[in-house]
Amino acid sequence: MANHGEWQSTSCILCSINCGLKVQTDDGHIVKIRGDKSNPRSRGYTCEKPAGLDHYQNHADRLTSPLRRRKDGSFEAIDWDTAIEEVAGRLAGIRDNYGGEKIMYYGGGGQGNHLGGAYSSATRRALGMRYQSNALAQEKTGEFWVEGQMFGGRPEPDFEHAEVSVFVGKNPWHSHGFERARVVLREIAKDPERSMIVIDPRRTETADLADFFLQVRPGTDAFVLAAMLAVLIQEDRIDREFLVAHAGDGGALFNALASVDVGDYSERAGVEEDLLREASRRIGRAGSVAVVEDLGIEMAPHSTLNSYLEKLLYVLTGNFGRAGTMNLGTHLGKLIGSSKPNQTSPVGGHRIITSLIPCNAIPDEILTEHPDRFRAMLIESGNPVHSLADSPRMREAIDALELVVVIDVAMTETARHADYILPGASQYEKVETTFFGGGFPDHVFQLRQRLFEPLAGTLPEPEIHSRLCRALDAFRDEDLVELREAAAEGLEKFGMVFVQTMGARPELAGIMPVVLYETLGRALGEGLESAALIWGAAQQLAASNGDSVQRAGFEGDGATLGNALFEAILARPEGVVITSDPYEVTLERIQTDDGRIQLLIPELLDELVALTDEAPPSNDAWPFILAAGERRGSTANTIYRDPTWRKKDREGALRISPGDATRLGVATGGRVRVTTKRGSLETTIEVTDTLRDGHVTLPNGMGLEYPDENGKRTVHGTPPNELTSSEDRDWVAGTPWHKHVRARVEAVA
Ligand SMILES: Nc1nc2c(c(=O)[nH]1)N[C@H]1C(S)=C(S)[C@@H](COP(=O)(O)OP(=O)(O)OC[C@H]3O[C@@H](n4cnc5c(=O)[nH]c(N)nc54)[C@H](O)[C@@H]3O)O[C@H]1N2
Ligand SMILES: Nc1nc2c(c(=O)[nH]1)N[C@H]1C(S)=C(S)[C@@H](COP(=O)(O)OP(=O)(O)OC[C@H]3O[C@@H](n4cnc5c(=O)[nH]c(N)nc54)[C@H](O)[C@@H]3O)O[C@H]1N2
Ligand code: SF4
Ligand SMILES: [Mo]
Repeated sequence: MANHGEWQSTSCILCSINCGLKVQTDDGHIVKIRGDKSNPRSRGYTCEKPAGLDHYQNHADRLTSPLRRRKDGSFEAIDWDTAIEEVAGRLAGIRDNYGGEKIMYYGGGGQGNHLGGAYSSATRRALGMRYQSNALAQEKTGEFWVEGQMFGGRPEPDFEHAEVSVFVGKNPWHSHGFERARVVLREIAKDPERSMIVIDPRRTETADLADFFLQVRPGTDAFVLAAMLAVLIQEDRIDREFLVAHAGDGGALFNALASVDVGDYSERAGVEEDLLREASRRIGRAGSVAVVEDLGIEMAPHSTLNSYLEKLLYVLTGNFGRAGTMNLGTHLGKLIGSSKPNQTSPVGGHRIITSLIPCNAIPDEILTEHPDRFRAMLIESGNPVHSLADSPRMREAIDALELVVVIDVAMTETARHADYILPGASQYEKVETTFFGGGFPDHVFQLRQRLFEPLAGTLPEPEIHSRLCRALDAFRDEDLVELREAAAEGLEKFGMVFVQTMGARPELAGIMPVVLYETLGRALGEGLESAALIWGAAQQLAASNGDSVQRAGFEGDGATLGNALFEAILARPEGVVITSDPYEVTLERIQTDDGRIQLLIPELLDELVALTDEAPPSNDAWPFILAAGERRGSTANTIYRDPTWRKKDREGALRISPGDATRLGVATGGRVRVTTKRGSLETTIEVTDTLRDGHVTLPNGMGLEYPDENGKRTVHGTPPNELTSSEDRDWVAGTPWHKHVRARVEAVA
């Protein structure tokens, strides 16, 4: 750790982009923050939100001691040895009584912390745990499922170079999702040769910059996307040459699209037919197109079908494997395991995608007499009571478990329901990594080093998992002697002994992260222990994508290349390019059975064909569609709990159209009551002409309890999931319809 007054490299942890930051610290506080020009990905860029980062590092609800629930529901502080012994003992008890697969794991990381989840795999293995979930299973699993079948990988958009950029249910001006979003959006907007297409029911900050803004009626994107594809097929604007060379059979899909009535579908979606046709033609004639979808279509009706149609927009037009299009990059370690085909949840038989049980199904897997129901949960870096659909039902489910263990930095809505709370060191008090979307053609990885020592009473999660594994007798020190001696001799020697040991000792291979932590990690030095797993990941990457690593400037091959990569990652905490690729490599990275893009997903094809018979929804009892959880300049999931970080919109107003406000007789600052079939809450409103009549929006991440200066605890703003229901979800992936909650809105006298 550097002295205060010195600029240190770190990163922002508020969204998946993890912009590089330079910060100065003083007396446990982050006092100065600026964008880091030496970060190869963000190149000095930040948005407005990291200015408040000290509100994450220091706040009134940080945990400073392990806590144990008393019979009366209050918590008592206990020491770490007691906590580890009791938590390991109680978890082992559940395993011995019911089987380890009855303990569910939830969470594992947030926007900028991933190592805890990676090390947790050792604890899970030691306990025989099998099932897991996290926030990705309430947004991205439908998309993952489609991408898995079509490409066997996850294509990334290259907006920086795209002639046409398409945003579907995505507002990058506020939510980002790609590097330097506002700079890139402004560049596109001012370049007459380039175009931007936005599909969104709200005229967002991004839509204001668009050339084609398709202001879709909420929840009808499947009609818009099907109609756009139909235009491409019917006017023969698809790239047949590309499809012949790289894609599989598309006959049934082309037939379905050929019969779509574009005029009818446009009308159902509330979009002008001519505009939709022009936008489709713009895609058809462009030299390069990049497309991204996000929550606007993932958390709405036809969620997984929407993801499929969105991908067909670029596939059918051959926008793949070139600059400005969609490309397949490399990965340093796996965030989540890959799916085994046909895996389902133990009680409800819900489809498990990329190892994750759908979040909306979790209560069904607990609130039942079924013998295979979950009996306990280990929750790490996640706040399911607040962030998953149907908070009342989620609370009921958590309370029905025999044991709940929470690992978090803060006293959260979920932690309040735990039997044990283990306090983690903050993301600035331990080594941590970026993991989401490294970038293409250059993949940047950042291992940031800690700015502070762990707050007294807290431990980094990898240390917690190592202690739990030890208490569970998953390893003994004598097992590690040889590896420790090798680690002292350097990476090369360590690598050889490590490979031998893992081959000979399957029980140690099962808890590999903790073995690395206790051996190589200890040799790396205090504060760097958790970096050991990145050595393993670097070795894997060098083995699987050696050419790409060499192109990024690293020398040697095999283990030597992996060691060179790892050393660079350690030496350059501002971030380093770990792989570099030519665009064409994308076409070789298609991982389907025959190496071709699969155009047909039969289950979704049936859903596509059935669209034409879909009855329009009736809205008598619930005249409004509530989008419950909009990204704004004043939201950052629940990473900032202290509401004073917000300069504006402190209570997170409900947005409503001028027409609706007039009908209700309310104005900006007025109060309304929002009622859904699940709940009813009062909130302040903001009247805005960016919304269509009948559509209202609430921000995400609000409604957290936080104490004022006198210790009085209040809930700030509206917790959106008091209003959502877990049964409203996609039939394939179980993703929630948070953007499509039927509601009533009434003025409050
Ligand atoms: N400022 C800020 N940035 C964030 C976050 C944050 O909390 N605050 N959170 C991060 C996280 S975890 C995520 S997943 C991303 C999410 O990023 P986004 O998905 O971009 O964020 P949202 O604002 O939730 O939803 C995107 C858009 O969907 C639109 N929408 C609503 N209903 C529909 C519909 O029926 N059809 C279509 N086409 N669009 C619709 C909304 O009007 C909105 O503009 O943001 C990340 N970035
Ligand atoms: N209605 C509605 N609900 C939504 C959404 C919506 O749009 N509408 N958006 C959804 C989306 S896309 C997402 S991604 C989720 C996000 O929901 P969550 O994943 O539950 O929330 P986060 O705010 O990302 O942070 C999770 C937890 O990590 C803790 N934490 C922070 N740093 C550390 C650390 O270093 N170690 C540990 N152990 N814990 C740490 C925080 O205190 C917090 O409790 O919310 C979802 N919920
Ligand atoms: S774009 Fe995301 S990572 Fe970058 S500064 Fe803003 S919130 Fe932080
Ligand atoms: Mo998210």
